[in-house]
Amino acid sequence: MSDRARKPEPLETALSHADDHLLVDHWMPPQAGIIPRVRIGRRWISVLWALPIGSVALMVLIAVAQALRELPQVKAFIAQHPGIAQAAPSVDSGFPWWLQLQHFANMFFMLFIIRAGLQILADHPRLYWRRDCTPGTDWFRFQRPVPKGRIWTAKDDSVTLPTWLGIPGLRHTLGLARWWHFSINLLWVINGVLFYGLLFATDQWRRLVPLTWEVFPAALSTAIQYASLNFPVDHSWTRYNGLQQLSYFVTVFVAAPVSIATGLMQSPAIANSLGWLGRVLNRQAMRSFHFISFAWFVTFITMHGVMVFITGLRQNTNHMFAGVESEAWAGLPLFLLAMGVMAIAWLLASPFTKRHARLVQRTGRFMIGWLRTLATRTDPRTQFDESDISPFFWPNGTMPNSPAFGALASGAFADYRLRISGLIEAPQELSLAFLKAMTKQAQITDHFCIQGWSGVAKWGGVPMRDILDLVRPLPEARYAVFYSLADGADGGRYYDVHDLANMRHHLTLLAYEMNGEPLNILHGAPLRLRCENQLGYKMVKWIAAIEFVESFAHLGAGQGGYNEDHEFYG
Ligand SMILES: Nc1nc2c(c(=O)[nH]1)N[C@H]1C(S)=C(S)[C@@H](COP(=O)(O)O)O[C@H]1N2
Ligand SMILES: [Mo]
Repeated sequence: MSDRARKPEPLETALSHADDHLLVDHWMPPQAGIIPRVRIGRRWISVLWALPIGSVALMVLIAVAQALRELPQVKAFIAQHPGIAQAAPSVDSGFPWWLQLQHFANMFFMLFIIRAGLQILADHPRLYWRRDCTPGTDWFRFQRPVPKGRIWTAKDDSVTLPTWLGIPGLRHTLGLARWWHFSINLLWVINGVLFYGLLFATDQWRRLVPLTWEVFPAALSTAIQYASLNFPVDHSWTRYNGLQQLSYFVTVFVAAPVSIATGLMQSPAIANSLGWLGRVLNRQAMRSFHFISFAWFVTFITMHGVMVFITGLRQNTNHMFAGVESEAWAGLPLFLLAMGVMAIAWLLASPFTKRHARLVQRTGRFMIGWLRTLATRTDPRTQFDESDISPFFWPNGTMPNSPAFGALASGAFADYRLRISGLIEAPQELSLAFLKAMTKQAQITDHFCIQGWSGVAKWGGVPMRDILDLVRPLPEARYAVFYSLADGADGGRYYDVHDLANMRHHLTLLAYEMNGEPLNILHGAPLRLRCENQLGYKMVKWIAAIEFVESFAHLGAGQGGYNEDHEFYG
């Protein structure tokens, strides 16, 4: 190895260390969102309207149901379909211990999943159906309209959630929230798979799976009975009534799988390698469905909780927390204990996450890092047509503001040199003209920002694999470090690390063109990275230098990138 190759990239010293705690007064200043709104046509309606409308609707519903029950036909209908489908098989094993345990685990995991999920949503507090995220095309938001006539980045758009609601509740903390969301998701999925297995290994599935069409009239009958406030007789020990069966079935066998699938489809590595399927099931539609299934869960949990209380608290808690069918008060103390554990976990989650941010990141990486590694083994190949190019592409990140950058930009980057150094045979300093003279590749791809927005653009530039051929990495080179000309939000130079396998993907590009025009400064001129199985933050803009290294532990805070160091991403 030559001495020149061993010399560290000078920008290594421009990297900053980062704290292992989340320092609240160093963090992005808070920004309040607004009451969530839903767009109907051109009007934005506050979800608070659901309260008066819902209350009135509930009263009308009760009055109508009570009136209905006076009718002889309805009486006959209810007599014929008292609530439980006659043909439904019954469960003989009551509520076994594993079911009680899994029910608690599920409830406990859901607490973290929901809160962390909301935190992630608050980083781009808008939902769309179309892939392009053009302002004004959102159908749901808890943020004001996108300001016009100024640069408004996706980070500017993020809002603060209360610490009791989000985890950890500060603005733009989705890095940490994602560790919670994904790690606990893994536990939740394991719990769910065991649950499915045990359901069908025993007779417990009979309570949940409707086997006869009679479930529909039975559900209608139970709905009328509940709504009239004259509840049907409960036989949960052996069989659920039609309404219970349908709602539990949808929750367990529809909402849960939909949540998992729509969650996975938001990953660039997965979606960009699925070809036409990834194109049809676009990321924003997946986000929207993910949110709708979340809304189902919240509605279910609320109704379920209310019903536990009002349809016989003693019996219900005896079933699910003590596994007995008796007059004793066996289940209630255990139920209260479970609620206490939940309350403590609820209170501790945000303060713990702030204090031990790096630990949360490390634990998360340990738990689900393998899944990410697996996902980035995929070959991103989904490409789009010119007609798919988004009319709007959110800008993001911290702009370069140094005089040196200003000087380069005012000279149209004629003096710009891309430095390539480290563990390579042939270090380089390449001008933009040289890069443009190399073989050019164009690709139309979907960009996935970690915050949640996406956008399709056509990128033109030099394939990274040609750069690799030019510089010839040494066998010990494992990673490529991209240094920016711009600093990150918290000071210190922006950088990111990629493994070499990713650099050889045919869609990994040093882009100098966007949508057929020279890349503008907002989007990363003179040069930005495109790496289509990664999230946006890995694609360094305003690239200053590339260094090939064996390990990145000595760079910055050693986490493999600016956002990994400072915002606990991964
Ligand atoms: N130097 C630098 N590069 C950066 C960022 C940044 O803050 N600084 N932000 C990243 C993030 S989070 C995203 S989503 C993309 C955004 O690229 P765009 O502005 O072209 O949309 O750039 C990435 N590259
Ligand atoms: Mo991003």
